Amino acid sequence: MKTKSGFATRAIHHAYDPMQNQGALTPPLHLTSTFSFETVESGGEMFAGERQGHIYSRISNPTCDLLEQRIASLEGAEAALALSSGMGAITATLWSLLSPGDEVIVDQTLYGCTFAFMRHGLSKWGVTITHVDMTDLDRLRDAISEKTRVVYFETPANPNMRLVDIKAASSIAHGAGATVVVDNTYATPYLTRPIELGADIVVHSATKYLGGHGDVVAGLVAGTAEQISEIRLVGMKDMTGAVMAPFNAMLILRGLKTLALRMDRHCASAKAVAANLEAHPAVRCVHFPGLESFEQFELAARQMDQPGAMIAFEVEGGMTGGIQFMNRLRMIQRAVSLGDAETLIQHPASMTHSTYTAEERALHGISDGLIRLSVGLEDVDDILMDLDQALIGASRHAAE
Ligand code: 4LM
Repeated sequence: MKTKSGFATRAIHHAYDPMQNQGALTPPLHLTSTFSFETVESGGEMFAGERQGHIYSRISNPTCDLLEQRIASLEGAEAALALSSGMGAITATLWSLLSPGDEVIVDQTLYGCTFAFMRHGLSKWGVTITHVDMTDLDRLRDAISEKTRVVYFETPANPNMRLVDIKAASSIAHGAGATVVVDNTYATPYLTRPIELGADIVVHSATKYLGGHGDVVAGLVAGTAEQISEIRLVGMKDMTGAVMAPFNAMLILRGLKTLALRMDRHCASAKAVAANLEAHPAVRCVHFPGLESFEQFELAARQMDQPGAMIAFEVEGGMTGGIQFMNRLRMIQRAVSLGDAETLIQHPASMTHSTYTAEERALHGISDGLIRLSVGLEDVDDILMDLDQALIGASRHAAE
């Protein structure tokens, strides 16, 4: 008999009992910055870590605590931590794990601000950043040494969709004593659970699919109880102060209730959109893990329960053709971010990845003509129609 509830059930019920909360079906929003101590002694014991309880909302808060328990359950982790943004989660985690003289090996392609944090933030404090193309695990094997403290990657990577084999990369990293940190924003725990595959820590921009409605900026980290306690007390409390507001935790809790449902719809529509784009004469190439033409199709099938809903593609005419096409879209919104109900489209080279120089983009596999599409929850026929009319319009313009 199954002992653990399913994913969708845990996303709705885990760690909350209405009967312990005056019957309130929806968990209460604890809008409080501080907490009263029964006695001076009990307060002192909490500060000393000898007694459980909330002290101040820069350390913990009951609404955030419920979200942390839920995400830990969904990621198959011991514990989790809620932070103010995805960047807050990433910086608090890495500041906690690293010291001057350490090395971090990072994948070739990263979200623009994560890349900027590595290049301009961490490296300023004496941490060596080594980029390795982790689609080729021999390169990781060759690069890793006893100085490597952390191996960090996104899978699928933002924006070019390249995957990293989490199981194999974690095994190589652990052989050298390094901690594996995976950004699971694109896949969400509904599609991939990196910790079950051997990774140590998962970070998220909860702004995206976990929130799901484009109304909140938030971040999450999941890992062992010991790691999370360190990130909470060092990276979050003392170094960054990047704490999640309880109201935002409530919005993410609401988003999680429909995560499974939304992801199924996102993924089904994205499959249809990717197939249509691939067959379109005005499209030069499509990068989507669910297409048989995708270089890592086999790895995607092994590692992801579904191929996700992010698509990268290039149209004929390169960057100029891409701009002509994007400006002709009527329903699809030109906007950064992803994972919202609305289908969003953006141009990484001039937007999310403009933190890379042109030379760095070329080196890191982000072409100037690349377009990124986050397939939303509208009727798929409307998404297809809008893409088609814009592609036809752009081709006509090019032919004139
Ligand atoms: C974007 N992304 O791509 P906050 N990790 C990944 C991300 O895509 C992002 C973050 C972390 C985009 C934002 C404008 C893989 C963000 C950072 O934005 O700090 O929650 O997450 O369009």
